[in-house]
Amino acid sequence: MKCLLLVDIQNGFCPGGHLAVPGGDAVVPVANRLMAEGGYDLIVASQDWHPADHGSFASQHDGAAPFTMGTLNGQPQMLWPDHCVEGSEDAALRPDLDQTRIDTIQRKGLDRNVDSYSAFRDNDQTALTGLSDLLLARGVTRLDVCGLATDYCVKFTALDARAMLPEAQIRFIEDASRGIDPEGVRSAIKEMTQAGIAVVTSDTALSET
Ligand code: VGL
Ligand code: ZN
Repeated sequence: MKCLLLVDIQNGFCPGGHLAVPGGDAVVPVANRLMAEGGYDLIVASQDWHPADHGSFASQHDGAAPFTMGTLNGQPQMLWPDHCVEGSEDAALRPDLDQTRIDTIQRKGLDRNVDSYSAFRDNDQTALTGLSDLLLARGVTRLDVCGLATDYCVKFTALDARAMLPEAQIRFIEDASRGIDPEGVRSAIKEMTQAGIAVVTSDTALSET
């Protein structure tokens, strides 16, 4: 039972978005090809979905600049530009992503007091989104993870998948993903590899369906 998990392929993380990832829009055609040709039994898309006063936004911290460290609920927190506010154009999935093939959308980041990079649980690792229950119930044997951004939401999603789905093979599809910071991408790939996640290209993923 094979599942594709598309992480945060939203306007906000593509050029023109409020937290644009360099080349973020380039993942869309690769994701579309994976969906069309990958033979997946289940396709899930995660969606960063924040209230307008989310505590990860620099705008909620007096005098703080985006891309600096602050705290949220006593924990270190990267402060971001306002992004992916619930119901906004910025939060919408990219219009060129073939949404007709998506079975389930998993929203995350709804609680203003904690960020949620992972599609599986909040950053403080308490509240679950419910996605692990879905994937366990469906008996997923292989999960392919890709999207935006490699060094944040994709990495934490893939690492949680590795931890929460012990029976499944987890693969990170590199050319269907883009990151915020090149150094962060390098260390994310190293962390994922060390955790036992396979790093593959979409060509390889499609040839090993
Ligand atoms: C993300 C920072 C803040 C992501 C989401 O999707 O990688 N990064 N919110
Ligand atoms: Zn966010």
